[in-house]
Amino acid sequence: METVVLVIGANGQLGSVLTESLIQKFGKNNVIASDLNPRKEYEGIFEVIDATNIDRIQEVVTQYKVTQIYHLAAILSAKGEETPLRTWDINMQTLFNVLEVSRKNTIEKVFYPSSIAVFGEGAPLDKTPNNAYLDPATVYGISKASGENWAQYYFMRYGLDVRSIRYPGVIGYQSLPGGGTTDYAVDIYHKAVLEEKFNCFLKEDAMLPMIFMEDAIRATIELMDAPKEDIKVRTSYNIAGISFSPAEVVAEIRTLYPEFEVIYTPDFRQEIASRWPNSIDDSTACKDWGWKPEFDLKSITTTMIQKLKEKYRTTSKTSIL
Ligand code: AKB
Repeated sequence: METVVLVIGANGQLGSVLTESLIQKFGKNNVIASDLNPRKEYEGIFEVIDATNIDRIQEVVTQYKVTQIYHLAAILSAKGEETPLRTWDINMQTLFNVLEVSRKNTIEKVFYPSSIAVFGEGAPLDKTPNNAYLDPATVYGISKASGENWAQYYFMRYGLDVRSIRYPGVIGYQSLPGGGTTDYAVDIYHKAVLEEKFNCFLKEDAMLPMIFMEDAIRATIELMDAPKEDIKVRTSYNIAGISFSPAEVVAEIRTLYPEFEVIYTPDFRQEIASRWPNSIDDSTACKDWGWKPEFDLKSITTTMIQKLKEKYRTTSKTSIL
């Protein structure tokens, strides 16, 4: 059977880049990108889907004979705190819809992203293990911790092959994040390249796990390609890239932009960050499906600066930000 992939949340930070990689892998006619709104200048197949509407997901799955679903739509940690009950409803309803459609249509594989936001005060801050206690303090974290367990439930009860990764903060030049606590680590590079002052909403020593987009995408594809019997964790896998604080990324950027100015104005997102791990133990993912990150802070910084410089040379600031 030919693989036909549906990406829900394809306009997001990760979704927009992952869609391109899936097209490279499966071909343009076998990847259906979808989101709440059409994507400008997108040349592949695109369907508008509100994932809270199960009938609409079913319609697209039937129309294209979808065999795999990547469900990336969610309201993230910082944005989610503005409307906690709505965040819960959207994050959970969209997941239930995907799981139900997948089970009823015998979808071959489902990808469900989780996050380091599942961890809270009960987990060790350093090298947080895969099976650490989960007591998340944001509604986004609560929805991801529950979602992981639902993923495992659908696997155990119905044999649905749902696979999941707990992403650290994702850093990429291709797209902008929205509504997360780790977003500063993308914004800071844009400000450096634009030679503008950066106002950081976290404290200078707020150490958080991060990952470069290329590593995050590769991890996703490698997990989805792994033989079914190698996937021993059916909640979600920790993956690590690197860990750094705002002060450390500023120091790295200043090797290229010595005049780069930063002020620190911590807000409610500092509270969220203070309960998340400093670093992640990803040895389970390494052992089960061979995960290994490639990018460190130096290579991330060099690549981000070089790619953003190219982007701002050819595109106007208002169409990027
Ligand atoms: C966020 O900050 O909410 C996300 C995440 C770590 O899941 N980037």
